[in-house]
Amino acid sequence: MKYIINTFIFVMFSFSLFAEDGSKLWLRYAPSETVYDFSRVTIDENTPTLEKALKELSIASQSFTGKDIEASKATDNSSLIIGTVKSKNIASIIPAKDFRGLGNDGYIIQTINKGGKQSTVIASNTDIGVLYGVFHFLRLIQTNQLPESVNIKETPKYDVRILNHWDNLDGTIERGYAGYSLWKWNELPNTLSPRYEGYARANASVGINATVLNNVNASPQILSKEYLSKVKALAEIFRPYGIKVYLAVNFSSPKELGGLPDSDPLNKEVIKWWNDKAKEIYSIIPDFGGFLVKANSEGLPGPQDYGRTHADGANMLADALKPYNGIIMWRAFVYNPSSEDRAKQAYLEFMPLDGQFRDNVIIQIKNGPIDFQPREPFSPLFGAMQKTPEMVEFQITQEYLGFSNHLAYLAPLFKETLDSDTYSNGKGSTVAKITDGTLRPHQRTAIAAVANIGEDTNWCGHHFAQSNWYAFGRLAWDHQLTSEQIADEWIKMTFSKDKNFVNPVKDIMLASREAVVDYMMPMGLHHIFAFGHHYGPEPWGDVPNARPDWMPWYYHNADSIGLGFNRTSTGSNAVSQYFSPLKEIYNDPSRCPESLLLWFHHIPWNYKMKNGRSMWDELCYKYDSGVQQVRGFRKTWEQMQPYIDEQRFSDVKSKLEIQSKDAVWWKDACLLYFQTFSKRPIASDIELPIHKLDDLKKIKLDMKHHN
Ligand code: GCW
Repeated sequence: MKYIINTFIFVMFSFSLFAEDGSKLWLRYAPSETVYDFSRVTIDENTPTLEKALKELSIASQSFTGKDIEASKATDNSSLIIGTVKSKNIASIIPAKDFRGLGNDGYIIQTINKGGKQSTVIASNTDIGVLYGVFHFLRLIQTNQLPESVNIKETPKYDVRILNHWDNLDGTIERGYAGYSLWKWNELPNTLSPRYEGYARANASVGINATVLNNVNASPQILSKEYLSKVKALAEIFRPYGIKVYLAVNFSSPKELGGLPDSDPLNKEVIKWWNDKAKEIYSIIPDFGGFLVKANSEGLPGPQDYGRTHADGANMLADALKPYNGIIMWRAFVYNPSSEDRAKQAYLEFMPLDGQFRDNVIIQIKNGPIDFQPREPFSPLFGAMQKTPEMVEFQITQEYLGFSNHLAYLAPLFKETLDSDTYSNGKGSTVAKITDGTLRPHQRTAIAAVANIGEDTNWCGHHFAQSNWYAFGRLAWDHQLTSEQIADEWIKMTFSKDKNFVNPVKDIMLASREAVVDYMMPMGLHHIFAFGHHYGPEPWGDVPNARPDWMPWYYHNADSIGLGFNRTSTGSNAVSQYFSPLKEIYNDPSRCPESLLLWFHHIPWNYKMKNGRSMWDELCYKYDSGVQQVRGFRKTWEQMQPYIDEQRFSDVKSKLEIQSKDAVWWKDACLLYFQTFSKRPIASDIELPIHKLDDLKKIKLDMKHHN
């Protein structure tokens, strides 16, 4: 019997050592031969957040070396001293002036020598800052970046670093590809899944400090007493991790939930309803963050239903939250089926309102003017609204980039937008500098992204999709980090530090987004995916009686002459919404970046590209290059087997097989379809299509969605 038990324990032990299902994300704290000993911790304060910091150190220390930490109040003999500006120990080591400029979230990590003994200090103005410092310290250890002597001072670039969950109250997730929602609304507030804390911890580890729990296509029910008590339960779990809860609200809530005759923002009863609701929310959740609003967009209600403006609507809500320091994130994602180019509409609607918003309103703008395509130019609204705080909304969930089947590392996409120069305040007015307060100080700066998290064991569906959650957090903290640095950190913590693994995998990640652009929508093509679910190609798409601005032909404009959307001064003139010299650059096909050529121009099939090829040939080569790159990723991945666990190796392997097939599908569909207009042969030295256009047109995936 004893023997059997021992064997059983042994099997369990080895299973837990070697089975890797991705549930630990980048917080695996893999055992390591060379680990800085931080087991003797000094701490003379006690808050729930500092307890989490200690817990994290304990988990990490045990995992690295098998040894738990010992915490004590005295500094003697300690290897790590942590605390806030209020701590006596910290005050005796770090002068008060060093805390200036750290804000709420910043931290110091410093090596000190006391009586010939070296220790590390992690200090901050607040306990949350200490927690961030601890996570950073552990990151440095795990990525072999902790030098003999450290002296680090970090502060985040944005105040609010927020995830937007498009989670519905019935447990489904709009555009979610990692299973059902993490939030078990029907179990809350009584049953609390352990994943709630896991979620908060993972976010805190990358500096994310806010979350919108529910879909922007919001149900009024979220503001009911019943749901607010569920929200409160989540907020309490998140609080020690520094995460504030926000809610997406339906503009018609006073009518739908409150039973008022309308939801007109100038109606006194409506104003009172929102004021009362704000009071109720803050009495339950005192640190509630605020509201996110999608109004008069894709059929949702809004102030325009009553002849009012976005400013009227946003200000009414802003006034309701103002006494409690809450903010309104008002989305600029608006467009209607009209004769005006969709790419221009948000700008046309919001520019006249510049200067009319309350100071606790931030306009939340998607990175591009259309909708999270694999590549878009930045939205011309960035920088244009000179008197209104603006924030970027990215999409981490891969609605248009192959769901959770395709490996697409998105840091390069995020950075492309953040680093784009808008020229709004002269050269160097990047989207990052406009939104982070550098060029325009705002009361509060923010950055958002639509989450890719669900209840799948590995949280994100694809193991590599975790890197996009990670990258968003890291860039929201510091948008000057490079995509490469972030990938490097993530790979080392998530998989392995072996350079034979790190380097090739990093190459895959860094090339992956451009590969997706190449096999889906190269050269500025956009919105040519399948109707409804948005998975796979459908450049021919034409649904009878559907809105033209949801149809691929509206965007690609293929005809016998050429391809692309003429947004120049001879076309929709969307270029005019950009500052000089960008508008002139985009207006001129010879100066427009070729990566955006078909976004701004209708280009003849025989147009000569910079490399001498015709536009048609270049299109063929681009699609082919996308396919070849994914084939390369597969080959490289095959070599990675010795370095990581079997489960994650084979999970990624099978996803790459799907991606590789999908890439061919995209290439064949787009080239064969566009060929019906170009009437030119497919470039002879690329892989020829293996499908027939008619067969591809018959593919109908069984996935439901509204547009
Ligand atoms: O990208 C589109 C999506 C919709 C989404 C909308 C939005 C939440 O297809 O599913 O709705 O954008 O951002 O509001």
